[in-house]
Amino acid sequence: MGVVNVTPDSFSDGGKWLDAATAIRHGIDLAAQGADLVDVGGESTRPGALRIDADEELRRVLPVITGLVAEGIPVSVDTMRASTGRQALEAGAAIINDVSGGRADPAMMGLAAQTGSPIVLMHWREHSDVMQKHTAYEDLVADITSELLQQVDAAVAAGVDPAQIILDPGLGFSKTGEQNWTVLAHLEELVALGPPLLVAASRKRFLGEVLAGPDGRLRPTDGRDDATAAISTLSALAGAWCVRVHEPAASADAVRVVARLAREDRA
Ligand code: PMM
Repeated sequence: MGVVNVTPDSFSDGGKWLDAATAIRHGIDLAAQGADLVDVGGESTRPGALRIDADEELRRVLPVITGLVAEGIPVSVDTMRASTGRQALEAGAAIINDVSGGRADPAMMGLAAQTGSPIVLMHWREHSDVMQKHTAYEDLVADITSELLQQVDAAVAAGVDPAQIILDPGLGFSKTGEQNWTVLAHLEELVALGPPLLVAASRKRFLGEVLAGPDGRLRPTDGRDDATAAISTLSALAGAWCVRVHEPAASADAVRVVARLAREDRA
């Protein structure tokens, strides 16, 4: 999954694809690099971000989704709002990617149920302005698992077909850098829950920390793509279904390598 953030303020690529034509060209480029899916979002969820209104979100994402769909590119819409999700699906989006996992908008589960759309349910506790105040866990992986399963139960109770649910541990969302590594060390347990697993580590701060220079300065976001590809390899080896990345070329190669290796008999 390649990322197109149609936002002025995303931490990784904010402002680069704010104009619809540029964003569409970028999405086409991501598909050419090997992305099977392009994720289009209009609302930044970086730590501390404030929400934008629904009209502005729609104004940003809809022309881009329409343009990419016209090119025959499969698109997911990265939104926490059912109203945006509905219009995106009507414009041809194939998947709802809700970072709140249905917790931000009570109408989201109903939309997925009614339309039959696949939906990504990400582990999420609170909106971005306060999410880093909610990083207390008794047992990190057990708590993430049970909170994700609550989201699955809510979706199924609303009529969502369990076969359309995709899970995501939500790296960086109500998680410290250390906690992200613990999650990555336990991906196989999350894969074993059953639904397809999406992993989105791309360019996140915890990669900047592990790649920090001798002076302690974080590696800048545009220097984190090789580490992102390494995480894609680890995710694929753990059995993840999808990785969400800003530069798909290396990750697309990585997952092909892992897929080839998986065909070998290791006995
Ligand atoms: N992270 C971001 C945005 N959307 N979607 C899913 N499913 N999982 C994530 O972890 C996720 C997401 C924030 O990163 P960005 O600003 O680079 O897009």
